[in-house]
Amino acid sequence: MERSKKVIVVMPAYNAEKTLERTLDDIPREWVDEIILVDDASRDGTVELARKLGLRVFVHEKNRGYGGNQKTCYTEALKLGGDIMIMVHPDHQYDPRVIPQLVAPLLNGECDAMFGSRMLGGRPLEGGMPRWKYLANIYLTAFENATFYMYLTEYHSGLRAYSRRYLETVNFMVDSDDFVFDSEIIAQGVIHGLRIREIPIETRYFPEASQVGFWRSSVYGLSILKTLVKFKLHMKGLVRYRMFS
Ligand SMILES: Nc1nc2c(ncn2[C@@H]2O[C@H](COP(=O)(O)OP(=O)(O)OP(=O)(O)O)[C@@H](O)[C@H]2O)c(=O)[nH]1
Ligand SMILES: [Mg+2]
Repeated sequence: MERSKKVIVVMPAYNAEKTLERTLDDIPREWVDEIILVDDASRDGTVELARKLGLRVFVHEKNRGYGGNQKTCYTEALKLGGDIMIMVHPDHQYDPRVIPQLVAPLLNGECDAMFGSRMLGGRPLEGGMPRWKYLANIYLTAFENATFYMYLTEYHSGLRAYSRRYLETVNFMVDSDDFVFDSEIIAQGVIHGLRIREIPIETRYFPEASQVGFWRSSVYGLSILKTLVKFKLHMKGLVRYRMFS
């Protein structure tokens, strides 16, 4: 397909040395103009390897967390003139071979963000998703759908593509530096009437791909619920949050 838009893959990395190369091998390069990696003060050789592999690398001196990492990813990608930004976790959990399907609707201007969903017609347990993560995912998703009056099959995917319009419309810099960033940026998109669509994807679960255990996931779940409460209060005009203004 002839492309006039610049597609940039952004990789929020944290200790990704073991899985980075495998992830890169699966990226369909003809669909991508540039790949940038932001290292969140990894303690392994992620930065050296990424440079050796020819990626454009940005380094956080201190660990800022997953949301903080994405803030740098999108800021730098927008500076580089990206029209479509695809987040690919460098832990080889989400399969980037679906990039063509993810990007096409954005190139055609059919929507403002495209998410890969593990729940859309899938059997995530077969990919190794723990049962408790599966259940937490569907219950939280139900709350999110009920709050946003928008239907997605999941809100917690790590494979996402955003248009420049999306990232310039929402003020993602005021979002959390932690995992709940991924939910806040959706809530902001809902408030601004941005259109999100999904395609089915499969994921793999193995130790390097899944560092978030039960405790951190529970905190994450609670911060999602907190975001939903803030969203409602804001929509009802009871409290004004900078995140949503
Ligand atoms: N844990 C962690 N991850 C970070 C940080 N900065 C960036 N990341 C990225 O966040 C991604 C998500 O964390 P994971 O440990 O993979 O989460 P997960 O257990 O796979 O979550 P599920 O996909 O729901 O199973 C990682 O792949 C990293 O690329 C950080 O400071 N801490
Ligand atoms: Mg992972």
